[in-house]
Amino acid sequence: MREVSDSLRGNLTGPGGLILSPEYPELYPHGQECDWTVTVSPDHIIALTFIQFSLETSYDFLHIYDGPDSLSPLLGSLYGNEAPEHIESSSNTLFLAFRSDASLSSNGFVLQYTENPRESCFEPGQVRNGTRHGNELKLGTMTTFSCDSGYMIEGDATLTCIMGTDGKPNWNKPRPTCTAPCGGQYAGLEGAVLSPGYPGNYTSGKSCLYAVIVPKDYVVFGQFAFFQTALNDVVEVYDGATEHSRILSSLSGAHTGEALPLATSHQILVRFLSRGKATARGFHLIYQAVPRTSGTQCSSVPEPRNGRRLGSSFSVGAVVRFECSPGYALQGALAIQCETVPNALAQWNSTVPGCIVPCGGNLTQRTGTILSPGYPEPYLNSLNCVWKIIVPEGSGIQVRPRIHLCSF
Ligand SMILES: [Ca+2]
Repeated sequence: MREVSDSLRGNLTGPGGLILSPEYPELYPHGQECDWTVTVSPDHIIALTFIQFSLETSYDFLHIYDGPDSLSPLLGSLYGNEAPEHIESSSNTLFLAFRSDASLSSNGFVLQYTENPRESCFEPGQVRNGTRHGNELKLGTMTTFSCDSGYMIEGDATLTCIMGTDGKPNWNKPRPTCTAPCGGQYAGLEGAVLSPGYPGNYTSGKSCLYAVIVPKDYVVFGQFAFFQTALNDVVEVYDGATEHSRILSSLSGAHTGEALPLATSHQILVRFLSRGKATARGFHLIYQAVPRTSGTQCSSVPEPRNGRRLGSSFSVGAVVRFECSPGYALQGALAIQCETVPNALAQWNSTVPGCIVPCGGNLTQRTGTILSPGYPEPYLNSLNCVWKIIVPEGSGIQVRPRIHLCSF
């Protein structure tokens, strides 16, 4: 069992620290009388920041005095949930007195104190999804904020510590924020594209276009570091500048970690549509410029329809083979190879073949499938196809139609 003293006294010295209500983050006990004296280096003042503050309204309180004891001038008398962002002392000591009565409690408080040179601004804090550059707080100094890749800064990036109208130094502007926008232009050798409001949930009814342009000698490679959309919401990626370009990928649902096929050009267009009522976190696409000159890569090769691709290396020298599903035949090259082209891009030595249903042919395997031309699409009129089935002598031939049943 832990003993709870009804009267706590704390002497805090040193350049900074935290002051917590008793038993924080639990509810503070009833009947508390806690006093703190904060003392920092001579010639400095104390900046007190309120990180969390919640007391019972009207009955429990925190009094803050501008000096070593409760006879010093009262700087703040705080009840309920009302607390300023900061309080600043005029000397190097502060006295804090917390009292709770016999009933009703709350979560209490977390206060941070720092020693500041006289004539300096408050610690401006950090921004979410961004970085602060510069730690100087003195009058006349500047501090600058920048956002992580994919985020846009809202507000002014640079704050200056100036003398306020109240005779105290203060930052001349509010701290900026970093937010993920709905669409925009993205350039450079690498970067990030984020769904609006990321990492928070996007809102429904959004239509966002993101244009990614890397230097001309490169192509765009992209991968979703995170991907989660609601059922009716879709992310489409186009291999070019417009929605009329070839589609690289169309995704909905959960696809974290999925890579996009390599683009053939130096720009891609990402379109995000949120249509349903449900929302999700959205996506975090990382893009990278991949050199497309010799010694590197050919364009990515998709799986053929009604068949599959064997081999997934698209670099110079790599050979990719193709195989069709039963009943289909390859039309075009069986295999293609990525080759260097002097002073140009690496290229495949042939075009990607297709898998088609042949009209007729000689079948010599022991078992096989015969599909009508164009299957599963309707066949064309006026076709006359002949299949010759040859099996070893002495064997019979059995034809078994495979019927696709539908249930409604
Ligand atoms: Ca109370």
